Amino acid sequence: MSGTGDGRVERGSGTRGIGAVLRVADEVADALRAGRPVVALESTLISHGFPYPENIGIARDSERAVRAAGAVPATVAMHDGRLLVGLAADELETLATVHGVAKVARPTIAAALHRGGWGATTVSATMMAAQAAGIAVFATGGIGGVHRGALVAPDGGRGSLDISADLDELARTPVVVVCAGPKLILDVPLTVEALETRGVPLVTIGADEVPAFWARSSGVPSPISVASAEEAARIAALHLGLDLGGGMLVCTPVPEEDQVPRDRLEEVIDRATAEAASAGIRGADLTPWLLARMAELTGGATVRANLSLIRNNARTAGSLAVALAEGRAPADR
Ligand code: PSU
Ligand code: MN
Repeated sequence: MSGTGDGRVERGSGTRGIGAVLRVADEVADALRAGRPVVALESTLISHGFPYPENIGIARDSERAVRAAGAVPATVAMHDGRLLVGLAADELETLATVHGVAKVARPTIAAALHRGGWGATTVSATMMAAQAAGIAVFATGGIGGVHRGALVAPDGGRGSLDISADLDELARTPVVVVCAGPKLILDVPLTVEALETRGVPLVTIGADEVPAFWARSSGVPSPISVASAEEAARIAALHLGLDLGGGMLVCTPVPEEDQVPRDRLEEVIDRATAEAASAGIRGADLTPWLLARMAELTGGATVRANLSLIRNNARTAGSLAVALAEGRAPADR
């Protein structure tokens, strides 16, 4: 990998693979070359997760939180046929304000490159870009998973089979993803089972239960629990060192003071889910629609929790990346 001095980095042969469409910012490329810790950040939460100006605020806060922990942030997005790893301040601002940003996941990455314009990367596409750039740690808000009603519809009929591409990506791409658990709009027990089936370690920091995004607990026991980001980093180093091919999910609960009580959330989720079904909202539109509706139905409480947990995840991912980089022998760098 070598920098070209204009913010681009060439990798590999340059004609095939994700490396052929990657543009890595100079600061990120320099850090990676020197073996310094880097944290990738996704961008769908910027384009589809919050309105302006909350979205640009949280994008900047996340980058600051990663820096405060001692790592270099690399926000990932797509623009005019390139996957950008590390955005300049004006690019971040454009992504947060421009209309018609595509939501890019593994199944839509080629079509989005073809279309041109701006695209925001979900967990799956961000993991792909991170791995191609050589970034081991990535922070998001909450991962996607098995939607409620995926197996059986509420009326007992056939389910939607709506299962986020995030889960299969975690099974195949060796990147450590830090989140506040599966979004509670999902079926959390089935999402945890689906991760186990796919061989993805689920490690929760500082709690025995898998956190539920806006709430600190889901009622589902965490398969693995550790005390700190440093301990999670040691397991991550072992997992990645085994070359199993897949990633690892690290969950950290939303800060106590910003969580929304789970029983209050459950009432509203039932209503939002039923409304989405009768309005025919499905596919990639469903998650953003439900997040926006939950914000309305809770008078903004879910937004406050979401902003808080994203900052917390970025900080945790920074500490994890620092510990991972310190644990690596210089010869491995
Ligand atoms: N975390 C948030 N807000 C979000 C997301 C994560 O706090 O909007 C995004 C991520 O990009 C994740 C996506 O990959 O939601 C899941 O979308 P879907 O359920 O359509 O796979
Ligand atoms: Mn889906």
